[in-house]
Amino acid sequence: MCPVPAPQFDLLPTHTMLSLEQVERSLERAGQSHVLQFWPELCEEDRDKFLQELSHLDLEGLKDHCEGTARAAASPPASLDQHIEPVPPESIGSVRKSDQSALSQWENEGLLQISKNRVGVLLLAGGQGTRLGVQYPKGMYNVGLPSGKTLYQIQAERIRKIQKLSDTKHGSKCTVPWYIMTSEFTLAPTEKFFKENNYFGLEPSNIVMFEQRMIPAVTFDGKVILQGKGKIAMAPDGNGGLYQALVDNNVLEDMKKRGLEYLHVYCVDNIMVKMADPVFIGFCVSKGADCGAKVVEKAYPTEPVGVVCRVQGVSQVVEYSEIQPETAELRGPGGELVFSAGNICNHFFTRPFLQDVAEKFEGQLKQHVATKKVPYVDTCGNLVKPTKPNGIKMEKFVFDVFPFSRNFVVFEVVREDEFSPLKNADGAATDSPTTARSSLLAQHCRWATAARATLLDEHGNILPPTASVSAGDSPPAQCEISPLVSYFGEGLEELLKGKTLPTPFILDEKMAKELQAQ
Ligand code: UD2
Repeated sequence: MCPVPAPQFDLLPTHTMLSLEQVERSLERAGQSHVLQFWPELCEEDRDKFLQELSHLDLEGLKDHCEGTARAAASPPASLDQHIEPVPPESIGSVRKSDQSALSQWENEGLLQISKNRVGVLLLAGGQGTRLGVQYPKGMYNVGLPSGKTLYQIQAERIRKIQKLSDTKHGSKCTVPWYIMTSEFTLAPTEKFFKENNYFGLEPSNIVMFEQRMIPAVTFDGKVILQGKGKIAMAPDGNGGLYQALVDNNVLEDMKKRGLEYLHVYCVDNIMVKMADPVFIGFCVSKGADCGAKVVEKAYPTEPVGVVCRVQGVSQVVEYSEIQPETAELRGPGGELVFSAGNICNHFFTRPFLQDVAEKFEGQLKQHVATKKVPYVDTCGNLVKPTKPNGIKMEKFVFDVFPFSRNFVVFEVVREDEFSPLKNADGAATDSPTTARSSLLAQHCRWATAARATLLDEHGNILPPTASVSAGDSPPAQCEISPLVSYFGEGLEELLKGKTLPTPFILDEKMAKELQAQ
């Protein structure tokens, strides 16, 4: 994937309906007549659907889109590597390097803002989850925790808990609205899943789902790919499609109506994500930032995370797919990676900044080329699943707005506490259901141990506190703490101090009440 200036591709309002002749003429002008090659074979219903889909495309912009996309893939721009510099350590806020009083101050500020209904969260959930290989949205994935909770449920419960913590501290009755950006692939199943699960105890009117745009995938010689005889292969326009989607769906107006000033944007797959993290929000607000990014120290040079860095003094992210291996491997005198500020797709934005992006900068966002294996129908009408990349998808990246910020801040958090993404299917060495599950359980063991509980293994043997400290190679004890009981380890001592807990152990609200009564 690499940044290129490519034409913007637009979708038209759904009510525009063209005739077959109009579509034929436009496709011919765009050099894409093959799109209708199977028209004679389609039944009436499929013809209607296809015509509707084609009417919805910006057929006038299609020629530019296809040619621009093929050009962009053929001639990637010069890499940025020669111009990038690390962000100076002194300008990175850090959990590890800050004293307790600074951390508490930021947390208090964050909780105050939340209690005043000024903070919302926005989940980027329009991706297709190809690497994980499931046919449903990633948020519906159950990583095999003792409770069987899915990523969506964990996130919903963290929102409920942070609302409660803010209310308890400030005597408020606050709401943290949850915006969820989906795509054509994920909207319907996500809506259904939330409904079936009674919105995980959240008020449905405070969950706002909306769709990002889709754009046609194109072959290397600039032809639209047909994924069926009457269906174009479309792909979401990348997580940077967020900014257009905010406008398309009046999300900024909704935020304004609710009085929101700050938005915490995050990606779906990090099981440790601290939704509306008060420390991060408080840090950004205290620094007067309009835009901020959470980072962790990169674990190894090829780790698939972007790096936050600077180009001529301006902060930006260079994505893992776009950095040269030699640059990623550069080390400083102490052996540390030079480009070590690993982006974890946790961003802070003020509403005015988002408004500015929507009004002034969206059109300037870079387009990145992603080459993918796109299933297609060949000229004989057979469905082919390619074994090597045959198509190009253009994507925008959510972090490409950082250079437009007037006061951008970086906040480094502790990996073990905040980052364990689910990217790959089990069997992979990293970022799998097993590693995600282990990271969360290890954290909960650490919390229980810090609250002075003694954990027993399944044979009744005492687990030494050190054994539960890190995920390591062997699975940690099955100790799971519901986000409804503790958001980030707080409030556990009064429940667990001096208790001996056989594992598997699930500390949910019911168990918490029982322990409190003891
Ligand atoms: C993302 C970051 C990378 C690093 C890594 C950490 C981007 C572009 N890259 O890489 O720098 O932080 O995460 O885990 O942010 N999504 C949409 N619409 C789309 C495509 C993706 O909503 O069209 C969502 C997707 O559902 C997910 C998030 O964006 O929640 C990240 O997408 P990804 O998993 O493709 O990103 P990845 O792991 O390549």
